[in-house]
Amino acid sequence: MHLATNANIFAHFLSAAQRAGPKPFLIEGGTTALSFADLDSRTGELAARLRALGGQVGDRIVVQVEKSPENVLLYLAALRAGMVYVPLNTAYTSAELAYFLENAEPSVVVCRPSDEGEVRGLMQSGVLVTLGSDGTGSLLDDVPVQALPVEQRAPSDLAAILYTSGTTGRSKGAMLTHANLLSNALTLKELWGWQSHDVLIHILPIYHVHGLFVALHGALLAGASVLFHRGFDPAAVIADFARASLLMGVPTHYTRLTDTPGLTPAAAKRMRLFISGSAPLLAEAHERFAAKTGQRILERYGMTETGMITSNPYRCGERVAGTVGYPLPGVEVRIRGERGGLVGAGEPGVLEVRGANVFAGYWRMPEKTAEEIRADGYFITGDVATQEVDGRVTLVGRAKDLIIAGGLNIYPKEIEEAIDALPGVEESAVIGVPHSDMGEGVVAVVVAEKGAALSEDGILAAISGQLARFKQPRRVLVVGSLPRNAMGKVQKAALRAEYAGLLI
Ligand code: MCA
Ligand code: AMP
Repeated sequence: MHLATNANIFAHFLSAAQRAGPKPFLIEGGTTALSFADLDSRTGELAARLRALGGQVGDRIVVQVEKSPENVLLYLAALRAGMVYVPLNTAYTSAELAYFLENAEPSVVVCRPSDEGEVRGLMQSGVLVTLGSDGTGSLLDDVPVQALPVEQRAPSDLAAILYTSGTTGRSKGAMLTHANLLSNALTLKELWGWQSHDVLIHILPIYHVHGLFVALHGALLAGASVLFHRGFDPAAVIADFARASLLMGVPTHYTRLTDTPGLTPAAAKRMRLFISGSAPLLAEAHERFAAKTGQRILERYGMTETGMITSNPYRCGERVAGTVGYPLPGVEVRIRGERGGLVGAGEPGVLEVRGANVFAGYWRMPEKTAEEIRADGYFITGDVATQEVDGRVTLVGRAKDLIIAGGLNIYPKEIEEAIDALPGVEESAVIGVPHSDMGEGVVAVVVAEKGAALSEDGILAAISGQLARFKQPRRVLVVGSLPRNAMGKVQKAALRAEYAGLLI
């Protein structure tokens, strides 16, 4: 095996694991669930199992399972086998899953044991196996004892496809190459000072960029241990501060921690770094956390299509609340104003990004790719930002109609389409309003057809099977008409102002 010449990111993880030796990789409670020493054999055997199931190099493997150490192993085994890993949020309904299965055309699908019958009915291709949260399931039956070698991959070969919704149409699969993932991981390892003696508290789901790549890749490349939390229990996290050094979370995690007894400078003394991202961390939340712990959260900014783009400084420089810091080394950003030209320092516009981190395009959607990646390689983020003369970036808005609740992206268009298709609905507008826990919460404002009687409960019940729970509106308001401007466009800003206090 020639790890050094293999662009497969897993080869780099394996080199680090070999250097790390017998220490724990994943720790659950007081027990080592997986050690670095076992990483080679365990992933090798599981990769051989995937191959035996029919998973060939370049094939997609779609995975919708609960967070578990075996789920981490499965991800690593898929990389090792040269497959393209396609993780799905466990909250997606079968209506949503049907689309992903059809679009990704996987040769292997892994689901929860309880979903087996339903998923089998949705599949048009591939083999189905199961993985339960307790590490049982047909995936782990008949695992060969002969390990599969690490598959040779080129930098431009795909490692993963992560689906992201959009302001129009169906979800798009962002194609991430081995080079995309590795470049971002190596940059962050250096920038955030990852060391083999670090201990990460892992509280994020492992089907999104934040928990799967940013958090796990850092630990894997550094040969650092991970305290593996399956859900988020703030008291358990604070208790783990005594044996950890790093935490990554979304703003909701930090506001919930701040509201939990026991968060003190003494409790957080051993922690060297708290990182927040995926959604705006309000300056007030940043300051409240600093007042309780004496430590300033490092906020960074990224996207599924690009991995991480900017970060506040770790060593030199100030972590400024309400800003997302500087472009990462090797990552270029520029800001384009409303009239199409690049803007000067301090002026707002849409942020564009270029670098080895930028994805290879949307899976089987060349037109969408061409709309969002310019000829000179810059990807159009849809985030409205300003940049200071020294390069510091502040996000000031979004050009895309997007709601972020608890770090999860929700596209109003998808919810409006589901509501508009219901009998008796004339039209709807879905907006995000401030939510005390999740940052933003979804509200649907609905107009009934003449003579139709609509109710909040009826609408919620009708869409519940179609949309994942986190996308479902927290409130549905039936109104006489929607506010429109002179051009006839619905004024969402007016609706957001009117209902600003609804979920606080
Ligand atoms: C749970 N619920 C939510 C969310 N999470 N609703 C809206 N948005 C959410 N994010 C629903 C539940 O179904 C439940 O519904 C109710 O809200 C309360 O759930 P609760 O038990 O309080 O929630 P939880 O299980 O504690 O989860 C909250 C959470 C979680 C820990 C903040 O959402 C989470 O882990 N978020 C992180 C997401 C993430 O990894 N994002 C990174 C994407 P009911 O009313 O039925 O009880 S990657 C990314 O964005 C880019 C690349 C980046 O920059 O990182
Ligand atoms: P996703 O494509 O689902 O990974 O979400 C990416 C989006 O999350 C970005 O385009 C931003 O709008 C948002 N985002 C990520 N990090 C931050 C942050 N630190 N502050 C504000 N928004 C963020």
